[in-house]
Amino acid sequence: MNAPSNADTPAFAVVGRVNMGKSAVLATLLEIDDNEIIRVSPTPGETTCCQDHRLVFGGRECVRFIDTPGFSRPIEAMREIRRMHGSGVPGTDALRRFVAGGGADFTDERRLLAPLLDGAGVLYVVDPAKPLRDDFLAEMEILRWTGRPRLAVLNRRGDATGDNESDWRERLGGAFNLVRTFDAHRARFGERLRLLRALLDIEEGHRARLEETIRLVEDEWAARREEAAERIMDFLRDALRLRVTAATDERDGMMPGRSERKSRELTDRYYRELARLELGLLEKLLDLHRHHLLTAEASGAFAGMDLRSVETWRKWGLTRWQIAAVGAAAGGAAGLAVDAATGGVTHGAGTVTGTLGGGIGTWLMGGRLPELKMSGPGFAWRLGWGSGRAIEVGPPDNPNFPWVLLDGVLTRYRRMLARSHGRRDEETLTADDDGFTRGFPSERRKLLGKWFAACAKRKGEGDLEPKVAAELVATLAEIEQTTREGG
Ligand SMILES: Nc1nc2c(ncn2[C@@H]2O[C@H](COP(=O)(O)OP(=O)(O)OP(=O)(O)O)[C@@H](O)[C@H]2O)c(=O)[nH]1
Ligand SMILES: [Mg+2]
Repeated sequence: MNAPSNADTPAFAVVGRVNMGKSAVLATLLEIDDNEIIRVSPTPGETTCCQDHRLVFGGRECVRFIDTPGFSRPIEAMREIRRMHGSGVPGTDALRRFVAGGGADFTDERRLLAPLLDGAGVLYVVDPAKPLRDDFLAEMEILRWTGRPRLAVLNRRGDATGDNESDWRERLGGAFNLVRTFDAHRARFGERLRLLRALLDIEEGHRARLEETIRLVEDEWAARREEAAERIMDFLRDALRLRVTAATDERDGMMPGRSERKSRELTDRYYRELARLELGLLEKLLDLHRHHLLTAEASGAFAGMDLRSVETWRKWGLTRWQIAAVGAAAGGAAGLAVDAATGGVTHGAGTVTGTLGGGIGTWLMGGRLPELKMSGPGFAWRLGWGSGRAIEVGPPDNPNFPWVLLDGVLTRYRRMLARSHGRRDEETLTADDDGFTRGFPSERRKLLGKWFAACAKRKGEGDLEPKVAAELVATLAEIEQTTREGG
């Protein structure tokens, strides 16, 4: 596996004591959550051979990382290398002899040193909560003898900085070119980028190549953000236009219980369809961010985003005043759901309104629960499928509907960004309580409000889309920022 270093491609070996989180650091850095590719495990000695992981853009290898087995007997190895070298400070000659077989009893140490002798830089991972003992000092000493550029990574586990961290910093500061912290279970894009930049700082010889790599990583991330924005727009457009219909017959009109049951079934179907659309979006976003262990709820229930729950309508979406302002800007768009559901045709007295829940709580817009508008029996469906009669359920008749949908998606997007690929536990994507739309600048709210109305009416939305896309891209970038700082 340990291919010789291509002179053009910077290579870094991830080294350190067994079970320090070397593989986890690499997995997070490269966004690999697959244990078949990078094995991360509580069992010490999990990585037994060197394994190459290449960062490739456009078919070209930009950086190579080598995951290595950990040091297992560093003090004895240090003595052996010294013995083989004789007096003075051992250099690469002694290390080469050690790796070539002189140190037969030190399989792990020989394996991890080999890539360094082939020209790889050192990415030394330590757990700063551990006391700094002699065996760690021996590791640092051996790494110093390689003469390779060295970056030390304090893989902090959790918030505690621990009493030992200052000892580590002091020692590492003397033996390494640079020391950085990186929490393999929490690092986000920003921290990953900082770690890559640190490699650039220690590896002068490959500066141009590493700078180009960082540019490519940033470009790729920007492209991902654009793709996510586009997908979110597709979802919102589809959701605002979603209709479900059911054929009706004469008996529906005669039997009140029967028509009520039918509308309830149709309402359920509407929400199932909406959930399906939403799940489709979340799966695309998870895929875009290379998550396999973090999954979206596939039950068809609205995990954390039950549009039937009063709570959902309180925590997400705009405030009453914001809705009013957006409504004015969008030319009376507050009634968009009604218009859309009836296709611009006013059904008047025949309109049946399906009320959900009942008597619970107060909704921002004057004590109403979200309602679904239905064009009732006795009205041909507006697309006029045949001559049959049909009832149709469309988007909830509540101007906050698109904003609630958007907040539901954005809060889960934030969760996706916060999940690191070095973890190996499975997690279901949940939504947070606080949304984003209320904090939008008013211009953004106005623009989105107009676009929502245009989508629902199927008129004029295309003209607004370049601007809407730009605003959503900006929104996602802001979420990245808050996710990075806020944890
Ligand atoms: N909480 C927390 N746990 C971590 C972190 N990094 C690694 N771990 C855990 O520590 C254990 C060891 O992680 P690995 O990445 O497999 O360690 P390693 O150094 O590659 O181990 P070997 O290959 O056996 O030498 C795993 O159970 C990880 O989940 C971290 O940043 N935070
Ligand atoms: Mg490992």
